[in-house]
Amino acid sequence: MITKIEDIFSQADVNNSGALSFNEFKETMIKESNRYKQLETFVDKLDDLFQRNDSNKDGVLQKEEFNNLLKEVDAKLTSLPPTAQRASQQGTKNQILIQFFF
Ligand SMILES: [Ca+2]
Repeated sequence: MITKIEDIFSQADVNNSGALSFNEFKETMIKESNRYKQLETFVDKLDDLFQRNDSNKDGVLQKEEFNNLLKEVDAKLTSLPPTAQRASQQGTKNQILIQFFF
């Protein structure tokens, strides 16, 4: 799980700055939502998600902040209907996150 987050983070961090700008974050989420339709729910709320998880308010997402954001998305996915809920009965939340993101 940690490795996956590291992977997705470093892929998203195009300029290797160690943090994700809003554009880098947005590109990543849109790309993932093309593969995982469940994420489309979040695409129009990316700005809100980003702002709320930018804990130190420096305008970029550090890895830890990105990690927290994914946890928030994960928690919300478990409240989504049928497919997501079936998945949640079959595995841990982390496994669900992997199913939706990777
Ligand atoms: Ca930050």
